[in-house]
Amino acid sequence: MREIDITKGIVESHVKSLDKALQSDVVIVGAGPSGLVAGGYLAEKGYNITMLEKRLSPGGGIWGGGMGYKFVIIQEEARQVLEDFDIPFSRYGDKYLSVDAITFASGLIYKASSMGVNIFNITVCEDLLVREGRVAGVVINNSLAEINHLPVDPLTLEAKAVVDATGHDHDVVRTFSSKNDVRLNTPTGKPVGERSMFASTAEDAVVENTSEVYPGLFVCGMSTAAVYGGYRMGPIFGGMLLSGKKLAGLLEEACSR
Ligand code: 48F
Repeated sequence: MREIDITKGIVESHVKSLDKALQSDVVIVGAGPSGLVAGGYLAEKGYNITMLEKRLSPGGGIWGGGMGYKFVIIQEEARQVLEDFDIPFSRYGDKYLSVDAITFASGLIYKASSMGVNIFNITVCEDLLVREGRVAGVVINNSLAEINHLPVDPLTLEAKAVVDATGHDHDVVRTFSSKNDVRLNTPTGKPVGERSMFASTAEDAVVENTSEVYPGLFVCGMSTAAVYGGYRMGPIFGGMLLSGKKLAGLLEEACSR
């Protein structure tokens, strides 16, 4: 056994993965539930899907359940997505399913990556690549450079479509809107801002507002609330799963344009 062979194995495998990501069909920023579901469905159909996650662990806001109590609740309407991703659940009353947050997060990550989603952790999307009035890719960096405020220049990936799946932060849309004189497809032309808790309205709006907010730039999951002015909903996750599923359909159409 030689250490240099281990290193070579890691370097060569990583470069192969990165090379595949250079010209993706779709780059999804954020590995929370909505992004993982969208990515999984698309990768399974053969699309080249790259996912960027700035933290060490993908899974986003799933891990903490509700206030650290390790279960989340999912509406019956989203049962099919749980089944498609092989996530075990228990019935809770007539309308809900209860899912162990640890099983849910790890199961979605495992299933999405085994469906073919190329996930890069410790990788932040710090800006977008823009060409002739449309989003054409992402500008990425190692999260450690961002955390430590190091002046490290980024790299770029091209994509037919980019998704802001960054949750409450709506990091991609926020940065894009603040750096460019652009009008988003929202009532104000800018991100509207998230409202307080109102679960039923919030859940419907997340799915409804899953859309293309600017040519080549899509939003799903909780970032739709910040971008379109929706309410928050707390630890009920059906809307996130159904948003991811809807987005997969929209992106299939966008990739074939
Ligand atoms: O927040 P998150 O889980 O996104 P989601 O799919 O789901 C929301 C729910 O978890 C929860 C809810 C509402 O009450 O139901 O909040 O909308 O995951 C977003 C992921 O994006 C990563 C972040 O670390 C998280 O894992 N992220 C954020 N900004 C960036 C990023 C960025 N600029 N680059 C890469 N990753």
